[in-house]
Amino acid sequence: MSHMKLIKRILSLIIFCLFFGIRAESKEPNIVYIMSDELAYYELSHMGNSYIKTPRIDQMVKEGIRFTNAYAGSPVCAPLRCNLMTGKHAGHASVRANDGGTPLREDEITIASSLKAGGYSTGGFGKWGCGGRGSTGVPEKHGFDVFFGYYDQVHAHSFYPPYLIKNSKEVPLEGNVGGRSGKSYSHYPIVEEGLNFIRDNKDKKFFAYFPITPPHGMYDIPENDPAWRLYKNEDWIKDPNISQDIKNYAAMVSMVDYNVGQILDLLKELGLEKDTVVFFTGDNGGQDRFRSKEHPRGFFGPNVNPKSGVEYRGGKGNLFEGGLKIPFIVRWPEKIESGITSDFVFYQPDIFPTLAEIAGTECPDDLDGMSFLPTLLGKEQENHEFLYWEFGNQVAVRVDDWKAISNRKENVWALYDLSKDVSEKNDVSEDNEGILKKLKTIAVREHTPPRTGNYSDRTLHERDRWAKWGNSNGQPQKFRGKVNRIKHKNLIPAKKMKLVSFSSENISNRRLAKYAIDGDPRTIWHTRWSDRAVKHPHHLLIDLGAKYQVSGVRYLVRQDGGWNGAFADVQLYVSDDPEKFSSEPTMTGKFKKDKKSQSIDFDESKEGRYLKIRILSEVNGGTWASAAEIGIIGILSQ
Ligand SMILES: [Ca+2]
Ligand SMILES: [Ca+2]
Repeated sequence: MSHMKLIKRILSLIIFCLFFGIRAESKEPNIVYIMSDELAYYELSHMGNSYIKTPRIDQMVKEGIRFTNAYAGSPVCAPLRCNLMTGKHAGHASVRANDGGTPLREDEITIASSLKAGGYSTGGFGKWGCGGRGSTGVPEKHGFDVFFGYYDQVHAHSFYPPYLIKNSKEVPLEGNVGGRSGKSYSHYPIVEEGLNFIRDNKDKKFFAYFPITPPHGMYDIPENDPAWRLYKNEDWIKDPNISQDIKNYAAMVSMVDYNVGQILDLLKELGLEKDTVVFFTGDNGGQDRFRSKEHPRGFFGPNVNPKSGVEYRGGKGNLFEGGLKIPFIVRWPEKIESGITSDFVFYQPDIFPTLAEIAGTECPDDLDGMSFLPTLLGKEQENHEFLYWEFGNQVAVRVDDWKAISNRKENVWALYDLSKDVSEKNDVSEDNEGILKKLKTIAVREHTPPRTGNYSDRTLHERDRWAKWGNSNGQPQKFRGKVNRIKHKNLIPAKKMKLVSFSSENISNRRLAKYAIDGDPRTIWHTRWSDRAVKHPHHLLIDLGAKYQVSGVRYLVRQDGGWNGAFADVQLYVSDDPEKFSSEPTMTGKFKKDKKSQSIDFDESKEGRYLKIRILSEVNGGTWASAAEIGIIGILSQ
């Protein structure tokens, strides 16, 4: 080998080593994104909450950056998951309804599809909410190698469903029939699957998305969960006057804290601490749960600063600060300075471009979000020109410290100066017409009609929603509290009556039409609201089993807390032929907002075997009809 050749060889070897050396050095980091469902801004112990204990998250705050102005993209579960995954704000997002069934479109690019294209292994563990089984929105069509947990939000209400879902396939959970108790607590296998995903991908780069469901209700946690250890010396936990749901809620938050610890410990064990950016956050703003006279803003004060007493107005479901403010913490050792707080204003649509920049992957040009990686790294950061929200008829815009908020129905705008008025108490629109005008212009410009995905078949999606209560042939959903009953000596027995037809029923939560006449005030009929709501007029057609002299109708509204569907105006028809009813009703009447049995008595009795009840309006002006029981008063014809 000539001298020159040898030098060339050595040089190329050096270049080769440098190249691979640099590549190894500059491997993009792993990303872990933990999002707790419903966990509120002030429900963490480092924020001063005096009940809830979150030692691992508090430690994470000391090791990373905490944000004081992180916002949800929408104030409820499904829409915000779409904002997060697609980088679109609520005026451009495909999923805007919170019905749990609206899917992403097939053509939508998500964080996961971007990262996957960039060579990441992608896993999701928890609640998806951007499209049920059989739809264009399922996670495995949107970049996830694996997604394990719940696709549908109603399914996710139970921690004891008969099965979970992995890439659209059912994974049975032993000993469960839905509802609030069972043998397999669903959250454990979900977290376990996520930890295993991290282990399996330790030598690759990975994106582990943990949209975990606690502390969202139902408020169930096993008695032997390690989280309880933190509370064993707490007097309030022993107080029999405090409900178990409240205690469970605190323990569920601490369980989330424990999970954060498990993930961080695993990263350390695998030597991945410095190579992994870990996000911890909530999903929407806090709900004032467990309200009482003593705790008017909820037992844990999710929207009340425990140190200063300053409140955020509103909560989950609306666009005041209470509905949108979320906890947000990021840890990335040696990259993010430890123990810092940032008041940078951002929202969930910014997560996609931020993660894409961290991962060095492509994201679409038309995103509403922008990367805040510079802030994470302590660099110069440009601010949002504006933030935009909408949900139902509500709309809000923030520019600098100005926030304008309106309801499209009333079209009355309020303007708040958040630099002085974080509680949004003082409407300053009159003194700042120019500013309000500017924000209103943004609101009009940013709203476009939603273009959703679709379903090829809804059967499995409906099955998943039913699974909250067990398998698809299970029992009706029953109200457990005290109930009123219909009493009358001439009440036609429920056993004799049969339903001939009805306008609609809501299958997903088993509010079936037959429950209006089953003689059980704990079961409910509700007209269809999931997937596509059906409007008035609603009706039930009842076969009385024989000819009666019908003299009146009794009505029992649903006996739980809700008034949705309580009848107002009704028309009653009696006939001998289920196909033929006179054009004029036998009787008309109006019911009130009253949980007791209500009556409409006929001026004179009318003979017939069939009774049709037509419902024209609802006590709250809504579009539904519901009933715990309908009773019919009559004497058997001779
Ligand atoms: Ca939520
Ligand atoms: Ca009933």
